[in-house]
Amino acid sequence: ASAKKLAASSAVDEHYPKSPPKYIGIGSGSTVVHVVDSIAALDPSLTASTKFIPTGFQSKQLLLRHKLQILEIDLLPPGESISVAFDGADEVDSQLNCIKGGGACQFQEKLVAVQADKFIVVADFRKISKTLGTPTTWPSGIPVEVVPSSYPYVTAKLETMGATKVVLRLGGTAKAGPCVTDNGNFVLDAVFPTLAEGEDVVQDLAEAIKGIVGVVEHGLFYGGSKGWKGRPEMGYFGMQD
Ligand code: DER
Repeated sequence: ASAKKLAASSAVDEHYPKSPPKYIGIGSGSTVVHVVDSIAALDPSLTASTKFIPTGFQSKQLLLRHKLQILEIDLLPPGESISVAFDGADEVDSQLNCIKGGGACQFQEKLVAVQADKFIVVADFRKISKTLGTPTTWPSGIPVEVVPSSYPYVTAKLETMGATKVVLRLGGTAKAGPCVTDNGNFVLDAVFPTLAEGEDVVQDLAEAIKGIVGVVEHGLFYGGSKGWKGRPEMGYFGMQD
């Protein structure tokens, strides 16, 4: 937790705006807990007038616990953008391509990220991987959120696209049957043997997955010049080994 905590506090020190922002995005997962702790510890003049936009139930509860003002993403006024969205990741390569979705919130996270001027991914050294999606570093592959009735069809399509393993994410001991996202959908975890470094490969795969009927969103967030919003400002904080 200390690596996460240190990465989170340095990300907030570096990227939380120096004058009070109107909107800040808050992602999901355990590292983001430390991000919100750091934000809550800032001078109140920097947070009191800010509306924080959650990316799911856990993110919302986190903000409520710190008594920070919440705004649902669909209430962001037209033409407004989020100054900075802070989030975690499950894997990051050297070009800031990420696999996200370990918490099954990747749709809301991407919806907030694409409306942010800056997207800061906070990930400790354990998330750095040379090649995204290799089964050794990421046992369950790329999380793909799908409309429940489409999961058999999407599974087959992912396999024809080269996925060597596609698993319907189950609720585990907490729930009989599949994990259901905040949006009422299922998650397929698709292992693609090797996503060579480089945004073209990642981008091509991301676009191919998104093109399958039934796919709502996937956990490939690619940065670099051709990033999913063509913005290179994906920051990355991690502790070197
Ligand atoms: O689902 C996600 O992408 C989350 O950001 C999450 O998986 C990040 O992982 P963490 O809990 O190790 O921060």
